[in-house]
Amino acid sequence: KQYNLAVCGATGVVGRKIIQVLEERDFPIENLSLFASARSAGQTIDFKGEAITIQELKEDSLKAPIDIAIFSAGGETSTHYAPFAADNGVIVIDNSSAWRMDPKVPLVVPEVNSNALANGSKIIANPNCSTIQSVVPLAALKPYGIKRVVYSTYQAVSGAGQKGLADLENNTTNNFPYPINDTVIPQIDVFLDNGYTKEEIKMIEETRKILEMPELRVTATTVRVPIKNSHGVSINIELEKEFDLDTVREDFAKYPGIVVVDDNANLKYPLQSEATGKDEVFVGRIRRDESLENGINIYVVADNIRKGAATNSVQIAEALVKNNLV
Ligand code: 11C
Repeated sequence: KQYNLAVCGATGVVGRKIIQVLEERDFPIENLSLFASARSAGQTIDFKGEAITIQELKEDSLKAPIDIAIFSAGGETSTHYAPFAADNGVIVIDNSSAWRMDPKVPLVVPEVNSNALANGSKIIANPNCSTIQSVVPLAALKPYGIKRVVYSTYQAVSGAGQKGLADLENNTTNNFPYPINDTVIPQIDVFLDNGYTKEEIKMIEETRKILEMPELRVTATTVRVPIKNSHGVSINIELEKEFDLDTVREDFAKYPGIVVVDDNANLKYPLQSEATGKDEVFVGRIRRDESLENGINIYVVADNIRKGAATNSVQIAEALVKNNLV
């Protein structure tokens, strides 16, 4: 069977990557419709050798025969347009943060919780990029009981879209509050009253929801670093049970979507420069936290535009097909 897909926000960094990933993974598409704001309407984007004309997204754009609409056009567009699509029976896979914490909306990383898709919700949320790459190795550790998690991130400028990339390239401050070229910036997104940034709170809340551990003790510090692409996350984890380090390394290696890169003797560990362009989550620097009884430290890298956004949302569409939910 073939499906009719729409991509809303087709001209953005993530939107363009979604179109590329749909082609690469040969998703069974009968027809692909591309939507964006009025500003981009009329431009074309190539898909499988065909130039597809971008249309302006309107309230009645998303309806039969479209089966699935993947949104990556920001929270306001998703908040406004996703309900129209859902009312018309179109399944929305949304990359923004607008719907993620709605209890009725599944928040899905397919390797971890594709079971959450079964509730029949027409709106499905794709998590934040730094959350996605972090919960995959945490899910591999769930059998040991996760007591507490400490995240520290090293996030690329492409997470902030074209404006973030332009600031790095041109030494400007249109997106970031300081020139990013010669420093790291310990602020991603806006500050909240409790002193955390919104990015940090996203990581905390989304981790609890995806792992179905609403009481999990988790904290985060998120930092922007002057590289174009791929995020790094250092994760400190306190486990309930004792563990053997070699067994844990095997657990990671066996888990779907994880590649272990952990060979100190040969200076092999996950690198952002090597993760870019790949769809897996790379896990390395696997070692005990000797300050805790059952503590472990890992360092996790993934392409934030692929696994952190485009690939994960296409994988959600693939999971819908596989489970006969579309
Ligand atoms: C960043 N993580 O790197 C952000 C971008 O909620 O989908 C993704 C924001 C989101 O700036």
